[in-house]
Amino acid sequence: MKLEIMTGDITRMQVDAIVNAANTTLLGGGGVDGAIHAAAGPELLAECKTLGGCETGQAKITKGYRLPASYVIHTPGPVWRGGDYGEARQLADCYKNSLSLAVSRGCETVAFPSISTGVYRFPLQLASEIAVKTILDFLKTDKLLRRVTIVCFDDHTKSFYDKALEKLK
Ligand code: AR6
Repeated sequence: MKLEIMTGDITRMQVDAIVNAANTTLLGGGGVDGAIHAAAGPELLAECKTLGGCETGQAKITKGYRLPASYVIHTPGPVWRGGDYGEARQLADCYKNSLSLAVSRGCETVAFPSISTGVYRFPLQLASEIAVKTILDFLKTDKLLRRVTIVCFDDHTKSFYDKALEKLK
């Protein structure tokens, strides 16, 4: 099984790329975005300022600077607005586009946070099922990735991803 779910701090992950649950400005924020910028150092924000933002569901890549990870892939997740505004498809796009970008840069190990389930209030059960299904589908045809890790910040969040994996594997 190449997909692994754990509890932890994504800024500590020794992987080729970590994914940032960003916003469309790519200029930093709170939550996991704030933690990644704090750990990477000011050079990360300087590079992000050159990128011209990013649309919801798309992804852009920078170096990892002071992080153990070589790269950061920034993807703005959807804000949950009740489910009738394409949120599910946009969240799937975040995972798919981040993995495509990682592979295009030769990454073999990638770590994701639980995109959109914090400040953006996407329901955890639906978000975890979309994340796990999209990653498993990608892994079915990909040959480069050795490991994809979903790094949950707390055990409550992890329990939803564990259940989704049990259901979908
Ligand atoms: N490692 C792993 N997960 C973390 C960490 C960490 N160090 N810190 C927080 N989380 P959120 P969103 C978890 O709100 O909902 C920002 O301001 C957190 O517990 O960070 O996509 C951006 O700039 C939660 O489970 O992201 C955007 O404006 C998950 O990461 C907005 O928040 C996502 O919560 C994006 O909101």
